[in-house]
Amino acid sequence: TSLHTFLAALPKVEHHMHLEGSLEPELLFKLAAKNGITLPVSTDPAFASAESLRKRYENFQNLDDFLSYYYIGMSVLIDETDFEALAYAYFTKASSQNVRHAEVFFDPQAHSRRGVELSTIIKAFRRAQEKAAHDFGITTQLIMCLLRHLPLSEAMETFSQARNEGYYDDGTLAAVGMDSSESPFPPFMWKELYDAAKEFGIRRTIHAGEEGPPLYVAQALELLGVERIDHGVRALTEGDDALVARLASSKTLLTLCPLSNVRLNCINSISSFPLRRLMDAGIRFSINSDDPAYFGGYILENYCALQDEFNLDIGDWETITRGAVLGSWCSEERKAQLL
Ligand code: ES4
Ligand code: ZN
Repeated sequence: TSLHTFLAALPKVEHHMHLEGSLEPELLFKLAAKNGITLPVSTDPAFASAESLRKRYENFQNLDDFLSYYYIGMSVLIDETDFEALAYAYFTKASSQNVRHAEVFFDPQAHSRRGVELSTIIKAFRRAQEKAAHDFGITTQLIMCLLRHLPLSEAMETFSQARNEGYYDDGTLAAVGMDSSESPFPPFMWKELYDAAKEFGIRRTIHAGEEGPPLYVAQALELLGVERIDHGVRALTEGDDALVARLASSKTLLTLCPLSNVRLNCINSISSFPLRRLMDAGIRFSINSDDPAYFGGYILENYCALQDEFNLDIGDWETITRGAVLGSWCSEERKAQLL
């Protein structure tokens, strides 16, 4: 049996998805028309239609090739209603796949550069969160991600702004993370930010070991003191036993994204995803969609792709989903409900 029905019904938690990465081509074109945004169709024919754009998404060369589409795509998000529609569409889809709790990223710097205020984004996401909690019972938390291709000073400014506007104190933001290009921007560059976040007493995560080497994962843990690693897949595919053992003994959650890894050529195919090694090493991890509109599936498609390749049993999935709940940043009461 395929277990797909079991996997669809299984209560799930998601920890690694970028709200801007859930912008489906159809909504992208609709918002571009509404907001009068010109897409670069004259230089890139993929922008001719939602269909051709979706087709182009099947052929990303690497992380930066994807990111160029990701940043153009999100340029259609302008006002509060746009951001609310984006987030509510994701919460609706995730709920339909039985995601009960989601911790989601967004990239405020990618919007403030275009003149969109942090407060606009926050108000929109809060409305979508409240509406989704009411409509579906899903609990959600926001993780502000800072962009590694911009200077440290700008990351510090955005972090200070979020702190000064009270979004951490009032619980709107649950954590800080970093994303965007990886290889040229090793973790050590961001020590001042992570020291400030630790001092302020908030949760910390970072994208590491996606395209970057296992060394970046070790550096993120040891130098930045992060509590979670987003991706970290290369710690398993190329890392040494000491790093693997450290991840297991510290119960660090790896938020893994198998379909993303394949689409961005971080691994050759799902068969290269280090699922057995993760399970044998006793590493705590979750399976996630990353940028579902770009990578060909939401969380359930990621679960099913692993199931089809690795033929797990129900006990394996219970181990995985239990670890995912234990690695969540919701309240202990909510965790108890999710277990
Ligand atoms: C991302 Cl897959 C991935 N990696 C790094 N940064 C990102 N931002 C959105 N998706
Ligand atoms: Zn990501």
